[in-house]
Amino acid sequence: MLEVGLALLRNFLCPSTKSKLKRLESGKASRLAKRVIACLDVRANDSGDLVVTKGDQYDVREHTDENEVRNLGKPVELAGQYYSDGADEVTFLNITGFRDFPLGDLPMLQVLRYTSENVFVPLAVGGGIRDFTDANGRYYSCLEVASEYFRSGADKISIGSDAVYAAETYLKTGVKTGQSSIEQISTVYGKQAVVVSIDPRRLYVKSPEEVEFKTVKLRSPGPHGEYYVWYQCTINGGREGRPIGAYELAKAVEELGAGEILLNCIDCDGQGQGFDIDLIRLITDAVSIPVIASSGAGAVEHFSEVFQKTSASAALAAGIFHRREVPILSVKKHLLENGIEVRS
Ligand code: 1PR
Repeated sequence: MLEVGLALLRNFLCPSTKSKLKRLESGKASRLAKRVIACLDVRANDSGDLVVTKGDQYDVREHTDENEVRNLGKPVELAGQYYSDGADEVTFLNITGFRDFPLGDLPMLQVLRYTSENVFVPLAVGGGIRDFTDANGRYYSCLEVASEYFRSGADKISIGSDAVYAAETYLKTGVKTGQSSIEQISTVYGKQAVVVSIDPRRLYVKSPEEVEFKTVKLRSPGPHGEYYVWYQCTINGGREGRPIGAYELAKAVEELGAGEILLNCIDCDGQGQGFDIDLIRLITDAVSIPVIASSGAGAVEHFSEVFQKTSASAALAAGIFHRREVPILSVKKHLLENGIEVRS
């Protein structure tokens, strides 16, 4: 600091020292710090209370006779906890949003309102962002749904199923109609406010010619000796596979105006075995918008691995934070020890 100040003074008194000043200014280019995100999958349990839940490969029910929804805590409390633990962002996913109209889901809006009173990092919320006609025939546009989320405290909204339909239509027609949820919301609120959440699952093939979607060569053969895998996009919480790959979807939604991608992987979700590095590389290489790596974090080393092996901008985890297995601060400490810049 003192050196820079003296150089400035010298430059003022004696302009010939300008080149020296230039050298002082040209330090190491700064990089964006990597973000650590806590994700809360939220849904009503069987008694109608909104709870944070977490599944294994998207199955959020206990395997007991009662088969109840796993309850890992209260959304507002947990979000507050993660904020004080050092989360750089908090994401709420209303995981039954595809079938329950979110504006009818007032508790979810309340959760956002209460959370935003005490949580001062970006809040993202997803689930059910699409056009909708209610039982009385009243039509709500996706923009109205998103606006309600923003008014309730969200900084970003995340679109899952509807983004898949939008990408399919765009790839078929090559036309940007301006009518898709991605286009409408990013036009009004800006790209930075629109995240597309992808829920891909692995489908193994013997050769890339078997499918029209981008495949990845496997390092070890698949379950039936296959050498390639493609990542099929799903909708409605993984219930339905669609004829589009994660690679094709990512490129299409970037063109439509998405500002960020939340990249899940159904196979890795809740497994604690690490992120799907091949998938994350496939998508980070395909787009220039930030990609959040998600699904599979089980230890601090998984976070350093994903940042060292891919250019993901952020890593998101759910289960390890909810079960208090790994605190967010230990993740950040580990990243710093490994030379990976994080926000303090
Ligand atoms: O399709 O626009 O209504 O959005 C629904 C949203 O809900 C999507 O973003 C979709 O990912 C999410 N969702 C739907 N069903 C489930 C489910 O689990 N049954 N959750 C679900 C997806 C995945 C991650 C999870 C990570 C990290 N959750 O968000 O938090 O996999 O988990 P881990 O660290 O424990 O491995 P729409």
